[in-house]
Amino acid sequence: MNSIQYIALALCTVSIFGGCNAQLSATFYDSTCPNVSSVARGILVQARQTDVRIGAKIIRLHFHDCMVNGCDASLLLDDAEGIDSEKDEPPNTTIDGYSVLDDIKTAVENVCPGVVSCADIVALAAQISVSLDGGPTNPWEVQFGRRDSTTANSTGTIAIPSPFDDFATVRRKFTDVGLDATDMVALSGNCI
Ligand SMILES: *[C@@H]1O[C@H](CO)[C@@H](O)[C@H](O)[C@H]1NC(C)=O
Ligand SMILES: *[C@@H]1O[C@H](CO)[C@@H](O)[C@H](O)[C@H]1NC(C)=O
Ligand SMILES: CC(=O)N[C@H]1CO[C@H](CO)[C@@H](O)[C@@H]1O
Repeated sequence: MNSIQYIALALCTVSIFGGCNAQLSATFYDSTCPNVSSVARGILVQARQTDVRIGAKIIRLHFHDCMVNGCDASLLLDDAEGIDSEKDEPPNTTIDGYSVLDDIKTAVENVCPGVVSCADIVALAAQISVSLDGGPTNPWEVQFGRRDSTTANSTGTIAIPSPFDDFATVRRKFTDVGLDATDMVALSGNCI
């Protein structure tokens, strides 16, 4: 990834994060993976039969990924050479839903190998989860074309709101990423 892409990635968050759409597009996979949404939806519907909370878990995972260097799937990276995983940090030790995302990725790879990024899968799964949990059928249009991060930022998890933060701090952490009070209430109800 070159530095321009990296900067674009850091600036571009998903639609719930106010969204920069310089390079992202709702039609990004229309010709290369037209069935990505239906494949992801099928896996989530199935997962929900054994875990009714899976939607909330995925929305929270997406939120915690996006708060640190943008929605780049960095939260999915395990500890490795040069990678200090975000997963082990306090706000993230209670994150769940990784295996369902793995299942979606596998199913998507089966229909269009090497096309859809993990970051886009997380963003899509969060949007579908809102609808499966009783929200609007198409709560927002997912913008696609995110590139996956090759590094994690474990100390950056300090940007995630904590239940121990005072109100002003929580408010600032949301405004830092372009989210307003309504976003804060919606995401806090589901996510913190
Ligand atoms: C996409 O879905 C349509 C309708 O469900 C199906 O006919 C088609 O074969 C699928 N395409 C791929 C590439 O899986
Ligand atoms: C890590 O995340 C923090 C908090 O969001 C940010 O200030 C910092 O610039 C990030 N570090 C890198 C190397 O991206
Ligand atoms: C919200 C929260 O618990 N943040 C913690 C995330 O991890 C960093 C690094 O370990 C801590 O400094 C934060 O307090």
